[in-house]
Amino acid sequence: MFKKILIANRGEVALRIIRACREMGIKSVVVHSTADASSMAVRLADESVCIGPPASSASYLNIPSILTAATLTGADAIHPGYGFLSENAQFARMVIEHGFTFIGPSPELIEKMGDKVTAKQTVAELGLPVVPGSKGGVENAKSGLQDCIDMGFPVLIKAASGGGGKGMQIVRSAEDFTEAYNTARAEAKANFGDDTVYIEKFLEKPRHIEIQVFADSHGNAVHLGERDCSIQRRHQKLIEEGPSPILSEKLRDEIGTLAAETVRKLGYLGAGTIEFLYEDGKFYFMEMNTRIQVEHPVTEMITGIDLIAEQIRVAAGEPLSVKNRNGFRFRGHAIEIRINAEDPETFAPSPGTITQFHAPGGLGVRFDSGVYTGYSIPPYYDSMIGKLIIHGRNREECIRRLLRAIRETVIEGVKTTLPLHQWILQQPEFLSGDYTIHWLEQKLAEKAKKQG
Ligand code: MV4
Repeated sequence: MFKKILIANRGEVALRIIRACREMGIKSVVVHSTADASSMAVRLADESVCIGPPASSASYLNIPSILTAATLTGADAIHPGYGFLSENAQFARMVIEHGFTFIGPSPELIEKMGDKVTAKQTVAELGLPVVPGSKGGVENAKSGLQDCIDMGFPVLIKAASGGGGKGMQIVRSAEDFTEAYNTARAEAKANFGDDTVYIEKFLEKPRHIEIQVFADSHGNAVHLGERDCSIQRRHQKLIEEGPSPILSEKLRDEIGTLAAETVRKLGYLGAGTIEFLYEDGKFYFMEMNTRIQVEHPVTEMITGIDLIAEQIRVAAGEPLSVKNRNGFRFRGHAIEIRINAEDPETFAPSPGTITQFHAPGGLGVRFDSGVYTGYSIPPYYDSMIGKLIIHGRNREECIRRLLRAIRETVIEGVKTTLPLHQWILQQPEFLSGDYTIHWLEQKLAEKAKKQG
């Protein structure tokens, strides 16, 4: 087993990894920017190394500095967390070339899944259902239009190097195709340096449901159930829950088994998430994320499995502690809310100093955050300052407990999204569990209109 792990990240996920390391008897090193010198991660890690000024490009994305810190502190392995370098194949390659273990899948698979056209082709061949669409990248406007006519409008044009919704174009009729196609290519080129686009049938009212998968180097692959992430705004998830309120046990088993089989055939290693759109009882592959995700605690709460510890174990060559579906049971319901330092009405970032802080507690309440009274939220990074994750015996108990926990949370000095969460959790559509990925944006637009 590793003796020392370097954490190439910040905030709540750096803390999360430190906690797993300490429980496993592994020393932790965090790297940090000058803006994070007084973070909880720096205080709680066994060692810390300042690697640069505040800008991410000069610190958390600075590969030479991170590798130097790993060398100087004698780390065995590097955990990238989420965001930053977590899905950068070149970084994973350099970590390995410098003699460290990268806690994640192989650089080849990171690369393969980063190219959305290759990813879709690969998983389709391995048996996952995909959205009908163009065969690979579109060659030219003429063949693209023919693809659309074959599959029928509306269609969605997506960037091969994209993800997260950037540079997508909805096209509802043949007349609008060529202009949208040119716009999509120009945006793809500008954003990702690659103008390859592909076309899919546009699903009008899907939900976003993702399957947590895990694989080790001994041929074991499991799925740990799903997370429903349909409550989002502008591709930013706000609430995630498991199990999905609309999925039957039979469907979960079917798609979960397919997902686990897929990663086993891929020769995948570690934690992964296969994202699907779900509409009218059918799943369609969207993307595969090759990192641990923000919302992984939802799965931890309903399975009792420490996903970070499993990542570390399988990266060190050990077998998964749960080799198959007989190794654990799904228990109850979990919901996570992301607490952002943002204006709950305008979503504008609200950095500043937290003047008063109190975390909620009690049965089934987990608060993952690095904030404390007197902590200053730096303006340089994303606005998520913590996550509140609740477990209950069923969805109703979970929602009541979540509302109770929000009421006892104190975060003063900055604006947060807590009031927005309180509002969402009381909407009849949320309570019924019946909504699409567009529900929140539509509901917020209606609310703004009413308030004039
Ligand atoms: C889609 C779709 C409808 N039909 N693909 C958005 C992010 C990117 N990863 C894929 N996305 C979508 N792909 C087809 N064929 C709708 C979306 C989409 C979406 C997906 C998940 C969560 C939120 C979303 C918000 C808008 C659009």
